[in-house]
Parts: sequence; C-alpha cells; structure tokens
Amino acid sequence: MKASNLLVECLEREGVEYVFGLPGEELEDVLFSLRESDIEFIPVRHEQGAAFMADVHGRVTGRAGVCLSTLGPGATNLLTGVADAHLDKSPLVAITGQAGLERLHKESHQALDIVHTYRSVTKWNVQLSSPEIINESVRKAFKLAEYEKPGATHLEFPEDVAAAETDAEPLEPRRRVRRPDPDRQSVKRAVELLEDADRPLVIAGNGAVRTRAAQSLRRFVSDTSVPVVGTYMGKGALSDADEHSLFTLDSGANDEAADAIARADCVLTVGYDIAEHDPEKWNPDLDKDIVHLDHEPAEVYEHYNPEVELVCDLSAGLDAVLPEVDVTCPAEWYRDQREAIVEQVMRTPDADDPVTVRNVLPVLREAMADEDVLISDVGSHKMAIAQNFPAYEPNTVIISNGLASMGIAVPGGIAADLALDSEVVVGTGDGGFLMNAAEIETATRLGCDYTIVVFNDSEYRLITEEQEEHRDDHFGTHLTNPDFVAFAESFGIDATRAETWEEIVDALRAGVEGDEMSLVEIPV
Ligand SMILES: Cc1ncc(C[n+]2csc(CCOP(=O)(O)OP(=O)(O)O)c2C)c(N)n1
Repeated sequence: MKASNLLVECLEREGVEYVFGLPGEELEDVLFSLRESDIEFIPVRHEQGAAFMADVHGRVTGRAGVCLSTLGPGATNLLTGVADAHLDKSPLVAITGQAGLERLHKESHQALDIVHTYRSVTKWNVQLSSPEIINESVRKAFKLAEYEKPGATHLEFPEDVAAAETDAEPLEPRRRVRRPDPDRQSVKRAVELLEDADRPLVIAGNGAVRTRAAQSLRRFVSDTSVPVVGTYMGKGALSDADEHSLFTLDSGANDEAADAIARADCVLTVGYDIAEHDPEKWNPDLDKDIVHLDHEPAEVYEHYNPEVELVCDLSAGLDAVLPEVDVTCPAEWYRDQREAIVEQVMRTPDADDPVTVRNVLPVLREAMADEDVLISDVGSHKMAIAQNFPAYEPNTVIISNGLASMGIAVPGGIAADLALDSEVVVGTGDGGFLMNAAEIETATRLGCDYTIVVFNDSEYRLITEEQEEHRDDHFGTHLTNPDFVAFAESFGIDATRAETWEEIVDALRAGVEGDEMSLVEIPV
C-alpha cells in the first residue's frame, strides 16, 4: 500500500476519530488516505486552532488528540497549541507535512527544520524518513503522548515518503501499562508526617484530575477530614460542595485559600505539576513538611523539597496511605476560611452590583448543571473563573495553566463539544476571543452547539492589572473591538449583548439550554 495509507491505518488502529488540520500541497496523499478511512478530517481556519482542539480533546478524553499541518508556515502556526499540550500535560500527536527528502539538504521553498523546532515542545519527535519506520513511530508517538505524564509528540511526514509503497503493517496498540504502587518505606514515612501534623492540607493538582484519582482522593478526605485546595487544573478533583474543599489557589476575597496553605504545617501534594504554580508562592519560608505524591519524582526546586516522595500511581498511593493513617483533622483550623470563600463565591449579585466577571460567575454556575463543562481562555477572567467558579466534578472546568496561552477557548469548545454529551460553555476575554474567533465557522460547519461568553472590557485587562499593581500606571493594553453581536451573527449564530442582570440571567440560561451555537457578549 501507499505509505500515507499505512500512516492512516496506524491512526485508525490507535482509535483516532478526528484529525484537526489545515491542508497544504505536501499533505495531498495523507488527505486522500484520510478520505478513505473511518477518521473524520476536520478542516480548520488556522493551524493554532487545530492544535488547541487536539489539546482539549486530550484533556477531556485522556486519549491523544491529533492535529495535522503542512510544512513551514503551517507547522509554525501549529506550534503554540502543541506547546500548550506539552506544558499542560495533555496527550497530543502532531503530524506535519514536509518537502520531499531530495530537497531538504538545501535552501528550499517553505522548508524549515521543524523536527528541531518542535523538539523543545514535545516529549519525543521524529521524521518519518522511510515507510518502514511508520508503524513503530506512530505507536511510539501515541504511547509516549498518553503515558504518565502525558504530553505532545510529533511526527514529520515528507511528501515523497508519503507517496512511497510499503508492505509494512500497523502495530497492535496494547494500552495496559501497569501503574506502579508506592514503596512501603515511603508510605510509612508519609503516614508519620501526616499523623504528626497539626494542620495537614492537600494540594490537588492537574494530575489528580488527569489520572482519574478523584475517587481515591474523595475517600481519603472523607475519612481523614484533611482540607483540600485545588490548583487551577486540579479543580473538581474534590467537589467544591464538599465541606473539606477550600476551592482553588487564591480563592476568597482575602485569599482565604492561600491563607489556609500559609498556616498548614504539612502539605500532601497530589499530582502537583510545578509548571502550574510556583511553590515559592505557598512555601516561601521552607517551613512545611511536604509529602509528594506523583507518578514522577519531584522537580529539584529550592521551595519544593519534599520530606518524602511517593512515586507511584496517585490512586494507588492514596489507597495505600489511607488504611495506615490515623488522622481526624479538626475542622476548626480551616472552617472560617471555607465559610468566607463560600459566602463570596456563592453570592448571587444584587440588582445594583456592578457587572464584573466575578459577579457574573454565580449566575453562570446556576445556569449550568454540575457535569456541564466550562472552558476558560487566559486573562483576568481566567483568574476569576479559577477562584470563583465552583467545580463539582473532575474535568468540568478546563483551564490552561501550564503554557497558559490565550486563544484556546473557542477552538477548545469544538473539541469538547464533539467528545462530550454534557453542555459546553466557553468563557473568554475579548483579546483571546478574537485570536481564534474564525473557528466559529468550523464550529457551525460541524453543527456544534456550545455557548461562547465574551467578557468584553476592550483591554488586555490582566496585563493592565499587573502593570497598575507594579507601577500605578499601564501602557499597551487598550483595544477597540468590532460589534461582537454583528460579528457573531455574520457566522449565522445566535448572539446577544447582555448588560443588565436580568438580560445576563436570561441570556446565559438560554445559551446553555439552547441547542444552537450562540454567543453572549457581556460588557464588564
Ligand atoms: C498567546 C498569549 N499572548 C500573550 C499572553 C499574555 N497575556 C496574558 S493574559 C493577557 C490579556 C488577556 O486579555 P483578554 O483576552 O481580553 O482577557 P482579560 O484579561 O481582559 O480578561 C495577555 C496579553 C498570553 N498568555 N498568551
């Protein structure tokens, strides 16, 4: 068969349902092989959108999302979303076309060294330099992308290799990789530290959600009463309705979650990815006993120097500690913090409250069911969503907090909408929205029905806020915008500008309940 057919058969064998991409001349054989397959090729409007779709597909399904671009400019456009998956530890396989091998040794139209360029944003990558290595390379790309800790991998496919003949066969994926148990000594030491602590606390990170450890975490918390603070990407590992939840890092009007961490004497981290949050912020004085529970050993970091490392599967680690540990953590030390956070987060706005992102969030929460999914873009609104939007189930608030790239939300909504039965809402600033707003066309073409909420402040507000904090001044952050309602309507979707609380309640409810793609603009 043609090598491009072999590549696509390998993808089918991996269970791939969608390839998000943008065509180019050098991809012709791959595209026609995809046409004959069971895989749906989804043409997008910008390669970055394709990579964010694959990234979010990986986040919500745990299986590698696949994105495809042509050589040169296609591959450089794709890179940001691939990097996002890399730092957010989301499984993704990127495939980029390339010129034929006969012209890669010299200066040549659109030819860049993409394998080299992608090396710093992937766990592993390779050029498919001959049809004979396709089957092993595809298997390896998926295995490494999906194996803890997951991330991005990349295959470069030169057009002459794609057109060559081969009689190689796809490899059979075997996904049953055994996940390791913790060693007895480490469990014993972790138990001692937790039992000796006066104010133990759990930080639940991205890994707690990603590795599906929520059930074990919930059991651990219910038996020990140890409180939990989630990272932005750990939201929902413990339900915020649980009396032991202290919500998310920096939650509460007076940073009550941070205050609880500051007073904790022993911190058990469960799947904490350092890329998400600098430990210097919560362990500035190096005075906490840290128990590190993760699939990988702790990063070497002055402010993160654990007393003990449980290097194992997260559920296995929690399940091993729980029967040994004799801890009933007194609620007195964190109850006030929880009450203050709940009061602020759950408070529905009064008629004369200003329309701010934080005030809108209880209304949005009310409109959405527990299992519905909110995808945040990046900016000031992301901080508000992370800190003020309660999550009740794992993976129901999707936030990029590793690379933290603007522009993820609108394309991310497409991937979530395709993969999930629950309702999907996207929350974005006006800045991040316009970065990838062209993907609304992709969404309507596919019949998606998610809701885009644009918090319009005509500025890159997070940067304004930071500059103001540092120097009482700001520069380079103000924008003008198109008429977002007319803009959205030009794509053929429903759109509303909601300014009063009554309009906001109605518009958000209608957006979530409706089965058409829609946009709600909220001036803030
Ligand atoms: C691709 C990218 N470029 C720049 C930044 C730096 N940055 C972080 S937040 C932000 C402002 C976002 O503005 P907007 O989308 O309007 O959201 P807001 O802060 O107003 O809520 C910028 C420029 C980034 N994170 N990602």
